[in-house]
Amino acid sequence: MTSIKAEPFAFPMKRDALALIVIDMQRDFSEPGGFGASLGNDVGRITKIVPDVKRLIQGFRDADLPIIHTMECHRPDMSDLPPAKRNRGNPSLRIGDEGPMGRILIAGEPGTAILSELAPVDGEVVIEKPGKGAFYATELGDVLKQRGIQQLVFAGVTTEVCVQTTMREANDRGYECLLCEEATESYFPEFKSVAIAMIRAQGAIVGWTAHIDDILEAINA
Ligand code: TIU
Repeated sequence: MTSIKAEPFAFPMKRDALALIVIDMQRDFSEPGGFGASLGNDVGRITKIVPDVKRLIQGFRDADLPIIHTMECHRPDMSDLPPAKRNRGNPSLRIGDEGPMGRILIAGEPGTAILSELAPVDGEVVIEKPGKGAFYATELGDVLKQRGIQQLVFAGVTTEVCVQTTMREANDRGYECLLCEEATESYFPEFKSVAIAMIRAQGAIVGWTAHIDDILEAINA
Protein backbone atom coordinates (compact mmCIF):
# COMPACT_ATOMS: atom_id res chain seq x y z
CA MET A 1 0.00 0.00 0.00
CA THR A 2 1.37 3.41 -1.02
CA SER A 3 0.38 6.39 1.02
CA ILE A 4 -0.28 9.93 -0.19
CA LYS A 5 1.41 12.77 1.69
CA ALA A 6 -1.57 14.53 3.27
CA GLU A 7 -2.90 16.39 6.29
CA PRO A 8 -3.43 15.64 9.13
CA PHE A 9 -1.42 12.48 8.33
CA ALA A 10 -0.59 10.25 5.36
CA PHE A 11 -3.59 8.96 3.40
CA PRO A 12 -3.45 5.14 3.26
CA MET A 13 -4.13 4.73 -0.46
CA LYS A 14 -5.78 1.54 -1.74
CA ARG A 15 -4.95 2.02 -5.39
CA ASP A 16 -7.40 -0.58 -6.70
CA ALA A 17 -10.30 0.97 -4.76
CA LEU A 18 -9.58 4.63 -5.50
CA ALA A 19 -11.52 7.05 -7.75
CA LEU A 20 -11.48 10.75 -8.53
CA ILE A 21 -14.76 12.64 -8.14
CA VAL A 22 -14.96 16.04 -9.82
CA ILE A 23 -17.81 18.09 -8.39
CA ASP A 24 -19.84 20.49 -10.57
CA MET A 25 -17.15 22.04 -12.81
CA GLN A 26 -19.95 23.55 -14.88
CA ARG A 27 -20.29 26.77 -16.89
CA ASP A 28 -23.09 27.80 -14.52
CA PHE A 29 -20.58 28.20 -11.69
CA SER A 30 -17.68 29.68 -13.62
CA GLU A 31 -18.97 31.89 -16.44
CA PRO A 32 -20.73 35.26 -16.44
CA GLY A 33 -24.49 34.89 -16.81
CA GLY A 34 -24.65 31.55 -14.98
CA PHE A 35 -26.01 30.52 -11.61
CA GLY A 36 -22.92 31.47 -9.58
CA ALA A 37 -22.84 34.95 -11.11
CA SER A 38 -26.60 35.37 -10.59
CA LEU A 39 -25.98 34.93 -6.87
CA GLY A 40 -23.60 37.89 -6.96
CA ASN A 41 -20.34 35.91 -6.91
CA ASP A 42 -16.98 36.59 -8.57
CA VAL A 43 -16.84 33.59 -10.91
CA GLY A 44 -13.26 34.38 -11.99
CA ARG A 45 -12.06 32.65 -8.82
CA ILE A 46 -13.40 29.35 -10.17
CA THR A 47 -11.79 29.71 -13.60
CA LYS A 48 -8.35 29.92 -11.98
CA ILE A 49 -8.41 26.30 -10.76
CA VAL A 50 -9.32 24.83 -14.17
CA PRO A 51 -5.68 24.03 -15.17
CA ASP A 52 -5.09 22.12 -11.91
CA VAL A 53 -8.41 20.26 -12.15
CA LYS A 54 -7.42 19.32 -15.70
CA ARG A 55 -4.00 18.12 -14.54
CA LEU A 56 -5.57 16.00 -11.80
CA ILE A 57 -8.07 14.45 -14.24
CA GLN A 58 -5.25 13.72 -16.70
CA GLY A 59 -3.23 12.10 -13.91
CA PHE A 60 -6.10 9.76 -13.07
CA ARG A 61 -6.58 8.97 -16.78
CA ASP A 62 -2.86 8.23 -17.16
CA ALA A 63 -2.99 6.01 -14.08
CA ASP A 64 -6.04 4.20 -15.50
CA LEU A 65 -8.08 5.02 -12.39
CA PRO A 66 -11.84 5.72 -12.46
CA ILE A 67 -13.19 9.25 -12.75
CA ILE A 68 -16.68 10.40 -11.79
CA HIS A 69 -18.02 13.81 -12.76
CA THR A 70 -21.05 15.41 -11.14
CA MET A 71 -23.35 18.13 -12.46
CA GLU A 72 -25.76 20.09 -10.31
CA CYS A 73 -28.95 20.38 -12.34
CA HIS A 74 -32.69 19.94 -12.34
CA ARG A 75 -35.28 18.37 -14.62
CA PRO A 76 -36.83 20.75 -17.17
CA ASP A 77 -40.19 20.47 -15.35
CA MET A 78 -38.40 21.35 -12.09
CA SER A 79 -40.19 18.52 -10.25
CA ASP A 80 -36.91 17.92 -8.37
CA LEU A 81 -36.48 21.56 -7.35
CA PRO A 82 -38.06 22.33 -3.99
CA PRO A 83 -39.16 25.93 -3.29
CA ALA A 84 -36.64 25.97 -0.44
CA LYS A 85 -33.93 25.83 -3.10
CA ARG A 86 -35.58 27.83 -5.92
CA ASN A 87 -36.40 30.77 -3.69
CA ARG A 88 -32.81 31.35 -2.57
CA GLY A 89 -30.46 33.84 -4.14
CA ASN A 90 -31.30 36.75 -6.43
CA PRO A 91 -35.03 36.55 -7.18
CA SER A 92 -34.53 38.29 -10.57
CA LEU A 93 -32.72 35.23 -12.00
CA ARG A 94 -33.48 31.97 -10.26
CA ILE A 95 -32.93 28.30 -11.11
CA GLY A 96 -35.10 27.47 -14.14
CA ASP A 97 -35.19 31.05 -15.45
CA GLU A 98 -33.92 31.85 -18.94
CA GLY A 99 -30.42 33.33 -18.79
CA PRO A 100 -27.78 34.11 -21.42
CA MET A 101 -26.63 30.44 -21.40
CA GLY A 102 -30.13 28.95 -21.37
CA ARG A 103 -32.25 28.02 -18.36
CA ILE A 104 -30.23 28.29 -15.17
CA LEU A 105 -29.12 24.88 -13.76
CA ILE A 106 -31.53 22.89 -15.94
CA ALA A 107 -30.32 19.57 -17.42
CA GLY A 108 -29.35 19.81 -21.08
CA GLU A 109 -28.99 23.61 -21.20
CA PRO A 110 -25.69 25.07 -22.50
CA GLY A 111 -24.87 26.74 -19.17
CA THR A 112 -25.30 23.52 -17.25
CA ALA A 113 -22.57 21.73 -19.23
CA ILE A 114 -19.23 20.77 -17.74
CA LEU A 115 -16.46 23.12 -18.94
CA SER A 116 -15.18 21.89 -22.30
CA GLU A 117 -11.56 21.66 -21.03
CA LEU A 118 -12.74 19.24 -18.33
CA ALA A 119 -15.32 17.32 -20.33
CA PRO A 120 -15.82 13.66 -19.46
CA VAL A 121 -14.51 11.08 -21.94
CA ASP A 122 -16.00 7.69 -22.81
CA GLY A 123 -16.07 5.37 -19.82
CA GLU A 124 -16.21 8.12 -17.20
CA VAL A 125 -19.36 8.30 -15.07
CA VAL A 126 -21.47 11.47 -15.04
CA ILE A 127 -23.90 11.93 -12.16
CA GLU A 128 -26.64 14.55 -12.44
CA LYS A 129 -27.53 15.71 -8.96
CA PRO A 130 -30.39 17.92 -7.78
CA GLY A 131 -28.86 18.65 -4.39
CA LYS A 132 -25.61 19.81 -2.91
CA GLY A 133 -24.54 16.32 -1.90
CA ALA A 134 -23.87 13.93 -4.79
CA PHE A 135 -25.41 10.94 -2.98
CA TYR A 136 -28.82 12.58 -2.48
CA ALA A 137 -31.36 11.34 -5.10
CA THR A 138 -28.67 9.90 -7.41
CA GLU A 139 -27.18 6.54 -8.40
CA LEU A 140 -23.72 7.44 -7.04
CA GLY A 141 -23.81 4.94 -4.14
CA ASP A 142 -24.69 2.06 -6.49
CA VAL A 143 -22.00 3.08 -9.00
CA LEU A 144 -19.31 3.09 -6.29
CA LYS A 145 -20.44 -0.27 -4.89
CA GLN A 146 -20.51 -1.90 -8.34
CA ARG A 147 -16.98 -0.73 -9.05
CA GLY A 148 -15.57 -1.64 -5.64
CA ILE A 149 -14.58 1.95 -4.91
CA GLN A 150 -13.82 2.67 -1.25
CA GLN A 151 -11.74 5.84 -1.44
CA LEU A 152 -12.53 9.15 -3.17
CA VAL A 153 -10.22 11.98 -4.17
CA PHE A 154 -12.25 15.19 -4.41
CA ALA A 155 -11.94 18.14 -6.77
CA GLY A 156 -14.43 20.78 -7.86
CA VAL A 157 -16.64 23.53 -6.59
CA THR A 158 -17.53 25.03 -4.31
CA THR A 159 -15.38 23.84 -1.45
CA GLU A 160 -17.78 24.59 1.38
CA VAL A 161 -21.03 23.88 -0.47
CA CYS A 162 -21.22 20.91 -2.86
CA VAL A 163 -17.72 19.53 -2.23
CA GLN A 164 -17.91 19.53 1.54
CA THR A 165 -21.52 18.27 1.57
CA THR A 166 -20.57 15.34 -0.67
CA MET A 167 -17.47 14.57 1.42
CA ARG A 168 -19.61 14.44 4.54
CA GLU A 169 -22.18 12.21 2.83
CA ALA A 170 -19.36 9.93 1.62
CA ASN A 171 -17.72 9.81 5.03
CA ASP A 172 -21.03 8.76 6.64
CA ARG A 173 -21.33 5.99 4.05
CA GLY A 174 -17.90 4.56 4.88
CA TYR A 175 -15.76 6.09 2.12
CA GLU A 176 -12.32 7.51 2.86
CA CYS A 177 -12.12 11.00 1.38
CA LEU A 178 -9.17 13.13 0.30
CA LEU A 179 -9.59 16.71 -0.93
CA CYS A 180 -7.09 18.14 -3.45
CA GLU A 181 -6.41 21.68 -2.23
CA GLU A 182 -5.40 23.19 -5.59
CA ALA A 183 -8.34 21.62 -7.45
CA THR A 184 -11.13 23.11 -5.36
CA GLU A 185 -12.32 26.69 -4.89
CA SER A 186 -14.92 28.82 -3.20
CA TYR A 187 -16.31 32.23 -4.10
CA PHE A 188 -15.08 33.21 -0.62
CA PRO A 189 -11.34 32.61 0.01
CA GLU A 190 -11.86 32.39 3.75
CA PHE A 191 -14.56 29.72 3.34
CA LYS A 192 -12.14 27.57 1.31
CA SER A 193 -9.44 27.74 3.96
CA VAL A 194 -11.85 27.16 6.83
CA ALA A 195 -13.54 24.25 5.03
CA ILE A 196 -10.14 22.63 4.49
CA ALA A 197 -9.31 23.13 8.16
CA MET A 198 -12.68 21.69 9.24
CA ILE A 199 -12.39 18.62 7.05
CA ARG A 200 -9.00 17.54 8.40
CA ALA A 201 -9.42 18.69 12.03
CA GLN A 202 -9.93 16.24 14.87
CA GLY A 203 -7.82 13.51 13.24
CA ALA A 204 -9.44 13.80 9.78
CA ILE A 205 -13.00 13.85 11.12
CA VAL A 206 -14.38 14.21 7.58
CA GLY A 207 -11.28 13.38 5.54
CA TRP A 208 -7.76 14.25 4.47
CA THR A 209 -6.43 17.14 2.37
CA ALA A 210 -3.41 16.98 0.07
CA HIS A 211 -1.52 18.91 -2.58
CA ILE A 212 -1.94 18.01 -6.23
CA ASP A 213 1.68 17.03 -6.88
CA ASP A 214 1.68 14.60 -3.95
CA ILE A 215 -1.52 12.97 -5.22
CA LEU A 216 -0.22 12.69 -8.80
CA GLU A 217 3.13 11.29 -7.65
CA ALA A 218 1.44 8.59 -5.52
CA ILE A 219 -1.09 7.42 -8.12
CA ASN A 220 1.50 7.24 -10.88
CA ALA A 221 4.23 5.61 -8.75
N1 TIU B 1 -23.37 28.66 -4.42
C1 TIU B 1 -22.38 27.81 -4.18
O1 TIU B 1 -21.37 28.14 -3.56
N2 TIU B 1 -22.46 26.53 -4.66
C2 TIU B 1 -23.53 25.94 -5.25
O2 TIU B 1 -24.62 26.48 -5.34
N3 TIU B 1 -23.32 24.68 -5.79
C3 TIU B 1 -22.11 23.99 -5.73
O3 TIU B 1 -21.29 24.21 -4.84
N4 TIU B 1 -21.88 23.12 -6.69
